[in-house]
Amino acid sequence: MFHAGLPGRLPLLQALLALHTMGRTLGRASPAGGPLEDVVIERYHIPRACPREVQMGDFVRYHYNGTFEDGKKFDSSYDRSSLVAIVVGVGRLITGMDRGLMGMCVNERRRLVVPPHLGYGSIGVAGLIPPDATLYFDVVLLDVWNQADTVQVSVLLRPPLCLRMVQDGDFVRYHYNGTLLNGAPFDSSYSRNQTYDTYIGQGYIIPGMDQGLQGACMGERRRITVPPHLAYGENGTGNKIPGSAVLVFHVHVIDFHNPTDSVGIETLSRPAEPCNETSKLGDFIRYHYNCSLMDGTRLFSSHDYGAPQEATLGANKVIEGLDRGLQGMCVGERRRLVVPPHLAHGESGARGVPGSAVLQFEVELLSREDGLPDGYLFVWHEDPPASLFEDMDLNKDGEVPPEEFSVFIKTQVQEGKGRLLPGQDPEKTIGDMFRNQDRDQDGSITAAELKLKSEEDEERVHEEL
Ligand SMILES: [Ca+2]
Ligand SMILES: [Ca+2]
Repeated sequence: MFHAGLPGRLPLLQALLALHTMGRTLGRASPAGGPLEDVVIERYHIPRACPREVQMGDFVRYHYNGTFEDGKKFDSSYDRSSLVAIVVGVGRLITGMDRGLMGMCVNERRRLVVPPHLGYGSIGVAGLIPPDATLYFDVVLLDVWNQADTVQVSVLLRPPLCLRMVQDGDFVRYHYNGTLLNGAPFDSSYSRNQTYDTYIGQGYIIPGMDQGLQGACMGERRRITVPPHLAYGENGTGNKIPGSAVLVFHVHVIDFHNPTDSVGIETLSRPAEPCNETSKLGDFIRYHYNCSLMDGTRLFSSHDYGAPQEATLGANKVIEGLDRGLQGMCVGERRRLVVPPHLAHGESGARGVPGSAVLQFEVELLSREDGLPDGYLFVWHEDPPASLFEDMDLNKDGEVPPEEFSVFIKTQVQEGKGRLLPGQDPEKTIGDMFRNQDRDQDGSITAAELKLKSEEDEERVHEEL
């Protein structure tokens, strides 16, 4: 707590303390036309917004100029470049000032005329204030709070969709502008061009912010007003936050997450026709997506490439959040996915993605087909023909060159007897299949060379056994 008698800090206040009692004992009544009976208050600037007025017992910070009737200055907080910080209305100031500050708003400016009996009385202050002096003060109030004050939160903008709210243990990324109660800025995350990132409720930030961020939604804008006992206390910090200062934070919560968070899924639209089969692990799918940060900053889009994205679900080709969020979809369905960083690009981020960023995707499933078992290029829907080599060897010369092989496989696909690995050029797949079968690499397959992959696998298992 601030002490008015701090040596050298506020010399006049020291005197005020010593003398205020004396002031009280002086007569108050004054005949008409005599000295002023009470303080005269002229509120010459009243701010439009005044959420709070000074009350007895409040802690205030203010600047003032003190002059005599002839305009001669006897004291000024500006000259000391240290404003007054003190509890008001409890006799620590001259009575005239205690009364003159009552009801004042932050940023309000007042002129006070203090009669001698509410100032320094008939004795004055040696060398500073003559006896029976009427004092004129010009005061601007900068701050007001009370030990009983708590964190004040005003929600300025709450987004329509709020999957969940900030709670203890969350890692929150937010932007803020910090000002003192009179509007003087002390810090801004915007000036550093990056969010402030921290865990909530763990004591990493001032208690007032730990409290003030609770319950916020992603995208929410809040004003959080923090009294000094929940901020930087009577000492303040740095050269921008004075001691005993109330802090006002205008906060924009960009995103937050918790290691236990999964993918948030919201269905935006479904096709009118119900679908029998939905996307599942192993499926080969085509989809469109738009990806952005939670504040709407656009990152990536499949539309940038002029073609839908293709992926086999569960094949580790896309971030885990997409692998999960794209499952269970009907073709034609659109979803909004909210993906926490541990299912996206993690703490270190990626190109264009800040570390620990939550991502949102709008996805639309365009097609799905069953994938093939791992390692397979082609599968038969039913049992393969018994006379497989003979069927392939179209001209019956005992050899199957690439041309015959290609025609045969394409015919099987056309007739619905089997299918190729999805998501790859069929010519490439058939070429790969041919090279697998042409074991001596002489450019044609013989009956001895041809073997079904299932038989191969079986043989391998037997060998291993
Ligand atoms: Ca042949
Ligand atoms: Ca061969």
